[in-house]
Amino acid sequence: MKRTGGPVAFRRAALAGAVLATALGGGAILVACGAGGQDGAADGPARLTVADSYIPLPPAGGMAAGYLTVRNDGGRDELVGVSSPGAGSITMHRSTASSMEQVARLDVPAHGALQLARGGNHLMIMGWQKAPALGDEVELDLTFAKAGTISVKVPVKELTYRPGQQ
Ligand SMILES: [Cu+2]
Repeated sequence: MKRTGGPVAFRRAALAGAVLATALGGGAILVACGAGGQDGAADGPARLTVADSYIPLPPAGGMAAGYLTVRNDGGRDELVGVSSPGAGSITMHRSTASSMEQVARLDVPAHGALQLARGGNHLMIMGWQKAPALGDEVELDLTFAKAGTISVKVPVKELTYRPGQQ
């Protein structure tokens, strides 16, 4: 049984879940999403590359957002964790129409891309070892369910920065 129309189903589940769940109730949503993905022996190993990563300079070393694109030339995978030697806490957030919620995994579709971008899914980075400055590069260690951990150096950019292509 193949999972078709995955992203739509995923979003619907998330919205339904958001009505029922508090911010801390994200786990219930994730159980549903995870269950939907168990049938995917179909498409072989993920082949991932990370592009367009940046962190807008946070005020006074405070909470920062992180954005990047994970391209996938292979089978479906999931981003299941992000950490950094330079920050104590990095969480993954999904934005809905009116708010955002923390999630434990984000889908990386087969032959597609996971986009973390302004107004959508993003990382939230807290607990800096030292306040980041413009031009710094922050190591992020992205852990995927199938592909393992990929480390990237993410530049700190001005608050108004946007990547060239969109
Ligand atoms: Cu957030």
